[in-house]
Amino acid sequence: MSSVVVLGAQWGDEGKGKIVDYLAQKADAVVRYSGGSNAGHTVVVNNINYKLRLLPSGVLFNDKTNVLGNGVVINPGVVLAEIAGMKEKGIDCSNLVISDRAHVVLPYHQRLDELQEEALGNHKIGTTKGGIGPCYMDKVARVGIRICDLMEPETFADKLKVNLEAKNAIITKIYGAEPFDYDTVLKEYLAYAEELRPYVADTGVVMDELFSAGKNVLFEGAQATFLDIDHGTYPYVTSSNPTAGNACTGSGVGPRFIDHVVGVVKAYTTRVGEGPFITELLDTDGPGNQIRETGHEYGTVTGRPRRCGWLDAFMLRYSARLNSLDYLAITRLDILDNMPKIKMCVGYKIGDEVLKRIPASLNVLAKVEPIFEEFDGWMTDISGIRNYDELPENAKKYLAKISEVSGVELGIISVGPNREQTIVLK
Ligand code: 2SA
Ligand code: GDP
Ligand code: MG
Repeated sequence: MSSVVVLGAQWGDEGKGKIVDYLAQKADAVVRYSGGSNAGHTVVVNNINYKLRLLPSGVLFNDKTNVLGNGVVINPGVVLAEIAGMKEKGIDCSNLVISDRAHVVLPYHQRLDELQEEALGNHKIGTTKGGIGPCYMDKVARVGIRICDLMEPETFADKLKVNLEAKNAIITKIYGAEPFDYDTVLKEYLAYAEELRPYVADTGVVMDELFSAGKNVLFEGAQATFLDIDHGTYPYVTSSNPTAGNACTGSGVGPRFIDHVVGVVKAYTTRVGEGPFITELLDTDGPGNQIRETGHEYGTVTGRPRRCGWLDAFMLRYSARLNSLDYLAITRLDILDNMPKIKMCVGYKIGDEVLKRIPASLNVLAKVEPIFEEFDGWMTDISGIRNYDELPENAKKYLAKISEVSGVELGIISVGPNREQTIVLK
């Protein structure tokens, strides 16, 4: 298996948690390299639903190293609550390591996220309001507070003072909202610091030790390719790089250590938040609604209804190129079991012009129409199937088309949320 990056090839919630958990059975370590508590990765083991936000999906195995890399932004309260929740379920998180270079999400980040969204009005991004964007803003502006700073009480106290003054000025003068009290935040975070201390390490060194010992390492992507700050549907994106290249930068390893990249693809498309969605179904009693209700397509953390649409296989081609995808893990095929007709977008057009690429300009993208192909559904329950050959012919035709249009081989087909509801082709 060696080292494998598992990432979302669409707009998130493809089932990365499920696929990482499945592949983690043969891995020694699971590494998060981007995003923060905005992620909601669901893993179902023995019919127990685990909703993970910051913890890597490998925590469900007590024997794997779980790394939160330097590219992740850490909300201490969230990660500590997750650890406590896991302990209650008998899951020991002692193999968790948190990068001393990761940035810390503070209460003013969360407040600014809310205030910025409110101020944007109709142009809002539709963020998870977890302070992720403002935290990455501080990182890039070089005023951020890192986990290593939090580990030094005096350094933290100084940096917090400077930051809080600047942020309180924005919060009060620009937004007319209530300021934060320095002593309250300081006390809260110094308490977190002591709880976090046992987990903090130079995770670049941990990665080096894993690779030197020939261990199998899984990189767990969060958010997805089209939410990437560089390659996604900007500005309707997250503030980090979920794409494969950042598995290296966000964890502190060189590109030669990556052996394979797996793109996780939902058998249809969903998106939460605002922004373009070429294959979106806007009906309230048609296939879009059927997908949302059959698939319980609501945000894992926020509970927001997800926008639903047909599979955009043209997007996947782009995703394959950006991430060097070796194979696809198609999830939630079972959600389409009762669809008499299924459509797939195999290309984009504007008027009569067939596009060769996805336009960067949102104005141009707004003129794009999907080129659909229609498939007959299989109208049968596939959730018990464990062997590719036993899938209905219509399901195989649909899957073959995904592979053809994306230009990527199929590796895994998932037919249910449980670990064992998995068909492996490679
Ligand atoms: P943010 O909060 O700054 O990262 O939001 C920016 C955009 O990124 C989208 N985003 C997500 N999209 C899907 N799923 C996400 N995780 C949770 C889940 C979300 C939830 O698994 O369901 O619980 O609602 C996630 N995180 C960020 C977001 O919708 C914005 O479009
Ligand atoms: P992630 O953010 O990519 O990890 O995905 P989420 O956990 O936010 O959403 C995916 C949802 O689909 C979760 O509830 C999973 O348990 C579930 N899931 C994953 N694979 C399958 C599958 O093949 N079939 C069904 N029915 N559910 C699945
Ligand atoms: Mg999710």
